[in-house]
Amino acid sequence: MIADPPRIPEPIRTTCPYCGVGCGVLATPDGLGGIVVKGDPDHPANRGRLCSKGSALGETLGLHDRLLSPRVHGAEVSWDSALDLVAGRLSRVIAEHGPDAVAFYVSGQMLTEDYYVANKLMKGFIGSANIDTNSRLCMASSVAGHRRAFGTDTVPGLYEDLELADLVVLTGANLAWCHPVLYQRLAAARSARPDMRVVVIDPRRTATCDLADLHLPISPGSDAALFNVLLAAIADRGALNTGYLTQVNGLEPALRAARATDPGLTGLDPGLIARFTALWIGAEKVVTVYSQGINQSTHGTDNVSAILNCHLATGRIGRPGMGPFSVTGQPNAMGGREVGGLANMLACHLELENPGHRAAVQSFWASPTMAERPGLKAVDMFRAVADGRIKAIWIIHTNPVVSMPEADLVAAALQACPFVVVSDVTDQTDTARLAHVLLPAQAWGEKEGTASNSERTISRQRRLLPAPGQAREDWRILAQVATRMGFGPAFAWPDAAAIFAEHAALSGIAGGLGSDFDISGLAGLAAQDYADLTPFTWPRHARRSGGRFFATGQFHTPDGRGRMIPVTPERPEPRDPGHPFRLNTGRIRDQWHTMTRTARAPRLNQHLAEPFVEIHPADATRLGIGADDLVQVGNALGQVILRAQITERVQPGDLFAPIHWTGETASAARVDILVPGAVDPISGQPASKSARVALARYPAAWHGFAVSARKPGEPGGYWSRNRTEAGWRMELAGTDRPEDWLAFARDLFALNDAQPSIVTDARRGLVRLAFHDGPRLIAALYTGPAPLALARDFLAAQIGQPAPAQVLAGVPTGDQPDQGPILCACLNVGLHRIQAAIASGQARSVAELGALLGAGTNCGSCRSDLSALLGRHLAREPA
Ligand SMILES: Nc1nc2c(c(=O)[nH]1)N[C@H]1C(S)=C(S)[C@@H](COP(=O)(O)OP(=O)(O)OC[C@H]3O[C@@H](n4cnc5c(=O)[nH]c(N)nc54)[C@H](O)[C@@H]3O)O[C@H]1N2
Ligand SMILES: Nc1nc2c(c(=O)[nH]1)N[C@H]1C(S)=C(S)[C@@H](COP(=O)(O)OP(=O)(O)OC[C@H]3O[C@@H](n4cnc5c(=O)[nH]c(N)nc54)[C@H](O)[C@@H]3O)O[C@H]1N2
Ligand code: SF4
Ligand SMILES: [Mo]
Repeated sequence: MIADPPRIPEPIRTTCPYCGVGCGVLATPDGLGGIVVKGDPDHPANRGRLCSKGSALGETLGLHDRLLSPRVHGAEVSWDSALDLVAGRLSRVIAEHGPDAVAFYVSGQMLTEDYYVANKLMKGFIGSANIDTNSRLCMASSVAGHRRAFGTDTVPGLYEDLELADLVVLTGANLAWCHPVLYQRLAAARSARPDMRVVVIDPRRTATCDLADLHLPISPGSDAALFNVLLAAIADRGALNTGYLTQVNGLEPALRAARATDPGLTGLDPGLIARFTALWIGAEKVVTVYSQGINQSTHGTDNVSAILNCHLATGRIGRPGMGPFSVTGQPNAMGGREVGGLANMLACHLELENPGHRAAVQSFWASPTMAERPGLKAVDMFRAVADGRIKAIWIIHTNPVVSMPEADLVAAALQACPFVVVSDVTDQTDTARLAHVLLPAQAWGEKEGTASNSERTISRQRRLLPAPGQAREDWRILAQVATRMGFGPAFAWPDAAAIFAEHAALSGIAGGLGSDFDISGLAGLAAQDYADLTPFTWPRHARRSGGRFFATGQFHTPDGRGRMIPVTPERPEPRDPGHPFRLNTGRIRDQWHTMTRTARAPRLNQHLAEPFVEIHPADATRLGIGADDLVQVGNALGQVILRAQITERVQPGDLFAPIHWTGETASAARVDILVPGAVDPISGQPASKSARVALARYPAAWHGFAVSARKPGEPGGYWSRNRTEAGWRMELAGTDRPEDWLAFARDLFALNDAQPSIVTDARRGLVRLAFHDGPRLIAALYTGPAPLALARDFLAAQIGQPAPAQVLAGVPTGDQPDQGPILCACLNVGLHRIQAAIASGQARSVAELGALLGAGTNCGSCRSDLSALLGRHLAREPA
């Protein structure tokens, strides 16, 4: 008898849940509860490519740390009692204090269907607009800038414009790390067309600069001045597009403001500015890409307007290879804007303050009470929680105790709030810890829905695995609360498909009112068609499908014309001698925000394992800060402790720290506790990139490193910890040296009576302890008076192994070479192997390194690091 051949499961097409590039993913269930992930070759965003985070999706799906049942004050309860409690409390607060006493704080990572339901409930049924989203911290200035210029929040271009352009300008955007697949598309286009030019504008020298012909290390906050100088030069060189300008109002005042701008504000060498303006004016096909370096500012909206002005003045918009391009951060930042996620918008790009728009939505929803005034924007919302105006808040799919400015004040506000509900996939977050009610949400891969990427392409996320425990879809939880509040008929969808169809139908009404967002071509979509939906770019209705906007004008303003806006750049604040440094903040390649998902994949923890701050060598020398020292960064709002990275990537007086570390992953590394709540007056977006801080060396009396099979505890002093393949690793330090290292270690590892092997070197002040279970290593602690030089990856890999005696030496034996820090996270290739291959002459190019070691051949995110290593080696070689 011949056995049936094993069934090969079909891959399921879905979409990556991380950045706004919105890559298509082919996920194949492995039959063991996991999935195997590949890039979808048919998805228009990525055509098969994935970055390191997308490639590691399969490793993030384990159920450790998952929230699997509803909880009230920490105790498990049934869904019925949790939902009754939430609906009852919200209704009571509304009855006693009015609808504005409740608030929802939601996220650009929710699926469109979830987001639509949250908005419908708050704006159309509770009758308040106190719903805002973390997109306020992210895209609000772009939204406001688009609406000022175009009348609607429209991203005019497509990704292929970056490939078709002759010049791509990237400002305030570290594309190599934050939109890696779009960066790869750009890099590929540039190597195919060597005439193409790339300019990067960033106060920091980022990984993206590796692709740049020109890097402008601009003074922080001065982009509006630079683009004003460009606008004046466009006019002076006769590059205004007078034909197109018949479609645009406001040239004269914008030009006057531009001519009045002092180029010195940019801090740039005049020669560099001249090269930039010459390149920009000389290339008709120019795309200006921008992101958080532009948006996150007290004048973010003006920054955006200054960029849009240059494209409007030259008519370089909406045609192949041309246009301003605001890249969205979160996977569904664009979708959130479509459903009206911001406190001043309605669904389908309609405006809350426009009575005609309001009436149309109200009649479509058959809603009893529509919000009439914009609600509180994120920073004001948490202030209203703090001062008691808001008495109940529901936080969904975001972690504001880490990501909001004034993060400690946000924590205090939630602590003081009478009723806090959090929907999350884990209870291990700084925000979830402050919830009265915790609701378990289904995660990526467990639910159905859609998301819209930076180029307006709507793609399906599909269920790959059964939902674990009692987790439910975010939209369903919202609808079940709405039903219990008495709004049942309006929230009675059987599935996500029905919500999508309703949203599409409403977009047709919006289209009739002049909205750009019209997908009414899908209004009657049946469940099966939704199941089969392939990626498409909006708009999609009877008259139009996909494509670019504004090539021939036709703006969504009352007179149909675009608007240039006069921008008067802010003068920089004088330096504050008590807080002489400017703290710039942002992202690293392999982590996603507050790390609740990416840090579950050990290989993503290897690229940059510890919270750090970049410091210019001149500042470090002046303050006596050495390589690998710990430093304190602080101001009146608080203080964090980070590892010094001394580098010329930052300018003197500037610091850069990543935003990813939380109270879960480090003792004191939530950088947003230092960011004041100063916002752009138009968009309400906080200035997250320019906190004023002081810097000093952390006076550590001892340093430590630990590896452990189980999650180590949280001792006093400094620590940061992350997951490894075999367990955990941890960095430690403190100002007071513990008297009794054995007691300290037992406490740290919760190994009360265990007897370790101990090595001490009294002369050098070193103490090392290793705990075994039988022959296997279960924990080890290394301590000394200075930062420790150890083979960290080697030690982390010894957990669970019959560890060699050398484990206490902290270095590997001959047959277990130490890889060094991992550069290529996808193929797990470490620095030492790469250096050896280069030094031996076996690899003389990035391609040869790939052929030899595999490094850089999957997602490509590390290729810039590889070429830097090669460059350094070749520079040393005799000619
Ligand atoms: N790996 C990874 N990728 C991500 C994310 C992630 O968490 N991890 N998050 C996603 C999200 S939500 C977002 S919003 C995007 C953000 O994507 P980006 O905006 O590209 O990322 P950031 O690192 O926040 O900031 C970009 C750059 O702005 C620079 N900058 C600071 N001040 C100024 C200034 O005054 N002028 C100029 N020109 N530049 C300045 C910073 O030095 C930094 O290099 O990334 C998305 N992609
Ligand atoms: N200083 C500084 N601060 C910043 C920024 C900066 O550049 N500098 N950037 C800002 C920007 S642009 C952004 S976008 C924000 C991001 O900041 P946040 O949105 O706060 O960060 P995340 O870690 O993405 O939070 C998402 C939360 O949702 C949970 N989650 C995951 N999947 C699901 C799900 O399916 N359902 C539900 N209900 N929950 C889920 C995760 O576990 C996590 O707790 O940070 C902002 N803060
Ligand atoms: S670039 Fe990376 S993180 Fe962004 S969507 Fe694509 S695979 Fe996901
Ligand atoms: Mo973002």
